[in-house]
Amino acid sequence: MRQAILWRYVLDMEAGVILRDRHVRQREGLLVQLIVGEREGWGEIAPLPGFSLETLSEAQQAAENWLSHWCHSEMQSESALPSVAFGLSCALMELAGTLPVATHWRTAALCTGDPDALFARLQQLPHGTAKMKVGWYEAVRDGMVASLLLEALPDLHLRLDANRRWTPEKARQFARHLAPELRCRIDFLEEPCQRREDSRQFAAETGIAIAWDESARATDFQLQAEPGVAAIVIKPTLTGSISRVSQQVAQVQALGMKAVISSSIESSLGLTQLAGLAQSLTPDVVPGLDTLDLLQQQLVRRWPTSPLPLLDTQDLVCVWRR
Ligand code: OSB
Ligand code: MG
Repeated sequence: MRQAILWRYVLDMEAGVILRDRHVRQREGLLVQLIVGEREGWGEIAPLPGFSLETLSEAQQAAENWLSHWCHSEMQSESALPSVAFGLSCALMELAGTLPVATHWRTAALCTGDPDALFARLQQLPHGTAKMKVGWYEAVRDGMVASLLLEALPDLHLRLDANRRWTPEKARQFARHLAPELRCRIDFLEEPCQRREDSRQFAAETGIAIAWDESARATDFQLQAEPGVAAIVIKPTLTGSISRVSQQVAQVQALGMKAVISSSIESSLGLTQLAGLAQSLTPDVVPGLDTLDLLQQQLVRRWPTSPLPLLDTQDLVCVWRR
């Protein structure tokens, strides 16, 4: 007999987390639990407000609908909602014992632009890749902070993410404060400008490699090898099922670019699954999964190196069960 349960969670965010110019105080989502005899499979369905096109209630409805068919062993296609397709595919693969399980917990350390707090942390990095958001302060300051870090820590590699906050002029100001010999240790800068053409121009002018994140999910985006574009960021919650994610990763790799599996601020349950996926699909690329500390609790499964308290199913609301 097939059983399915949907759990609803609400986790507190750390103070001051801003997404798409909005303060976010809580992260809400669903966990799906599939049970067949002694076997279980879990997945997380958590549309990210401001990024996902579907709302949580649309996702819940689609998940309930999909799961009622699944309980009756009816054939059906993947949900059209990316967060739903992703969470269900994780649960199904876990149930089948085919979801890759992580054995290491490497991730690009996510840094805020506070240089003092940063140094101590970056000096401890075993693999030396950190990610820093830029575009929140003056572009000149961003350039100076990045320079300072790269000069002080000769093994450090940086990923930067401007989330399209720079005008072409701001992007140039940033580059002006970054010595040319340091630029090769910026592995890539995600989405410098609002317009893709300006971002390409920035890469061509400065020699700083860029990456597509938001752009790669736009309907008019064509995946192709481009000069100056080093990587494509793939966020499975915003992309869809694991098979769709695997396909995209393979396409990106075939074009000679890095595919970077990255977080959409899932709970520890989703993040540990993403770590396994990344280890299996992109073994040579450090994934962007360092978002657990934006939340105040872990959920059901621990990220092994995290001291955050753990919520279990008794802390959750069961919203649907068959
Ligand atoms: O802009 O890449 C982003 C998380 C949620 C929404 C958007 C973004 C992110 C991250 C994830 O930055 C962390 C990472 O990519 O390293
Ligand atoms: Mg990004």
